[in-house]
Amino acid sequence: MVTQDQFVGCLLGLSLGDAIGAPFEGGVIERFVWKLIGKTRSGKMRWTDDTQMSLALAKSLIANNGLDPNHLAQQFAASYRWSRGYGPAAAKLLKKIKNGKDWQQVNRSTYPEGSFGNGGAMRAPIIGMFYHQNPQQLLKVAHASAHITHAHPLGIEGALLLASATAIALESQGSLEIINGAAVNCKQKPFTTRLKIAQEWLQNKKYPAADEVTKNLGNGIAAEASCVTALYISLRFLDDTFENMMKFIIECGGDTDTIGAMAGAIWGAKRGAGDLPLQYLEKLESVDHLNEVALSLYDVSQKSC
Ligand code: AR6
Ligand code: MG
Repeated sequence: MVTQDQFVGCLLGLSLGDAIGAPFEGGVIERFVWKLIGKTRSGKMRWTDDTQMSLALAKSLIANNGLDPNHLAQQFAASYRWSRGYGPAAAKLLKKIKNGKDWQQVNRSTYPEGSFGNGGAMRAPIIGMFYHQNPQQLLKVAHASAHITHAHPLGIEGALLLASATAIALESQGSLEIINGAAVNCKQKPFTTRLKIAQEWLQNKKYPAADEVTKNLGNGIAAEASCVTALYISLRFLDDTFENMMKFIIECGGDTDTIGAMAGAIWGAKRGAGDLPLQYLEKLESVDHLNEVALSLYDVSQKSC
């Protein structure tokens, strides 16, 4: 039986991983900017676009008892804030929608095949929660939700992987069941090759160092270079602490906030909010609001799926 605590754990885990990873993302300039804007007025850790878009998605699913792509595109655009650190193509696209363009006209305007960034995957745990009882609908909606901003097949595949991994984690499965079950939905070579490596590490209880994980699985902003990494790390640390998982993610470097968000969501879905570190939750921006949204998502999902 999936619990409210797991839904709250998934959304808070996503947000906490995002906020803890954010100061370590990017180069010197990005880190300097985050030093200036990474705290709220009351000194809390701010989250980034990962949480902002996940909240927009959760609220849109709640309002419509499921996915309404036009409503969701409007929610993404209305909640866009430059200070959340969006990817460049995503920012451009959302500003166009805000200025009245239809999302279907602009989701391939920067890249003809669409974006292959990890922005569609970073919010997919929300779909995994909402549709955890309906795997077919889960895949359909994960695809459609990613398509609005990340139409590239690799961007979409990342969303399928993260949504299905979250749903299986909610069912309290072990790490091998989670990765094997989620891998079934991946067909593209950049994903299947990395998944095979991660499956072999988990199966044979190998614990490669951070640089080896980065070298083999990636740590970049492309979906193919971060989704398997996040899934693997969340499963490796499933019986360990959230803090140790985040330390390892920061050691791996690269897109630390989004890898933190995706890994945090899966870890939180399996372990529940009760296992998240209180000393960090106390420092996180708008915890009460995240809590409320996760509980509404649970209620609506129970009724409509
Ligand atoms: N061809 C070439 N480059 C591409 C393509 C493509 N088809 N697609 C993406 N890129 P974007 P995101 C490159 O902007 O995925 C934030 O910090 C290109 O350099 O869609 O929403 C988030 O938190 C493009 O700008 O962003 C994530 O951590 C970049 O990939 C991260 O950024 C990102 O794609 C990505 O967010
Ligand atoms: Mg981010």
